[in-house]
Amino acid sequence: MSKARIEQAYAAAKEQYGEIGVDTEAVMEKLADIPISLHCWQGDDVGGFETPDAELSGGGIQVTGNHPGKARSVRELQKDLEKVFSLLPSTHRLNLHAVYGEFGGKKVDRDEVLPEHFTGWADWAKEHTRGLDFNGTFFSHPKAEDGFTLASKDPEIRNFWIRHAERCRDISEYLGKEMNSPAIHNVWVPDGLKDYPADRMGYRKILMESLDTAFSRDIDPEYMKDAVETKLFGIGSEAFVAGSHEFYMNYASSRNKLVCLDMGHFHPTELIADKISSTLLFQDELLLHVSRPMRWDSDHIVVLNDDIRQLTQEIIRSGRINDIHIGLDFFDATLNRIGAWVIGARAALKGLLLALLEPQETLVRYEEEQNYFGRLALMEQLKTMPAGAVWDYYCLKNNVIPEEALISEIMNYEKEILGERA
Ligand code: RNT
Ligand code: ZN
Repeated sequence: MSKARIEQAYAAAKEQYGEIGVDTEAVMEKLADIPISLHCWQGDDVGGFETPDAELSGGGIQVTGNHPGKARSVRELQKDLEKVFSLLPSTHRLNLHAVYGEFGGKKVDRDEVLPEHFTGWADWAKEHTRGLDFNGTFFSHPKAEDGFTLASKDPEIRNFWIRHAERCRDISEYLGKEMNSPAIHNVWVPDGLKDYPADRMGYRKILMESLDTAFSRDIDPEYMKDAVETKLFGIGSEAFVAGSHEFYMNYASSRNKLVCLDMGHFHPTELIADKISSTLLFQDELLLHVSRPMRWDSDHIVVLNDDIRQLTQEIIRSGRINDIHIGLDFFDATLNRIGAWVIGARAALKGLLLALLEPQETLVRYEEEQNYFGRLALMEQLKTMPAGAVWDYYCLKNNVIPEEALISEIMNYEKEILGERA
């Protein structure tokens, strides 16, 4: 599609949205202000770079597929991320995991990771992102093999993971300082049991105490903020997960931490969209893991489906966009990994755009007047309005290619760059 056609379509769309009271120019400005935290782990199947052939294991999370061309080094991953960022309008953040440090070929155990292993990332990120976020890696490690880390009854095991969490907070503080933007430090532990537990209380008490110890050093929230990620069940932890939703909701509100809501961590029909208002009435901030569960926490690539639409609507309608940290969390190795990243991130942005294009005041007014027909009719009308024309124009304005050019762009990258990695 030519530039002129995109501009023409946009001019018509702008008028049409104007008629229902939506200012598309203001919408695009707001959208440009919303950063998405891109997860580094889509680029290499959650492997990381601790050893040359590091692979995901344990924790009940799984990557399927062996599409060629996965990043084998930090530099390759950065190159892929540069490509991804070049295909996303506006500037975004990057979300790192502890196993993605630059360890210089040395064996650095999880309780020995240091800011110095991430100086290269910080230097790189200053040029390509508006901030860095961080995660401890409490899986793919011999000390996580029996299914417990911070909630382990073995003091040696849990102290090892407490030290890991402490190191991760140091690194997050460093990254926040370097980037001049607080790093969100997220803790997700897989701890749980396959079959009926006999001591729920015991494990949860240990988890609470381990977290308290790990978080005991006060760190300036200008540099970093802790988040804790809830989960209902995982593979191998079907009967019991120590860090359940209620556990972390209460933990977060009593310790002034952020809670992290992952779309795949609830009952299959339970939407986190509904949890945003309930959480933010009682807490200052919130972290989201935007994912696409299919029948279970399968971490499919995010697409613009109803779940994403409801989520982004609630993000915008809550009026608390500045308090909501949006992170992506999916991994699929059955197709081009750069393509996967781009599709998922652009779907999240398109969802936000659609939500911003709603005439919220009118919808609320209909609702207050109990004109539920009017509310429903307007919601239906919105579905066929020319949001695509606004999206294309927004991409154009940001010097990013439109949807239709994505396939050939990604295929070229596959041929020229990923082909070399065979
Ligand atoms: C696992 C959690 C967690 C991980 C990442 C890799 O169920 O969702 O966020 O996906 O840390
Ligand atoms: Zn997650």
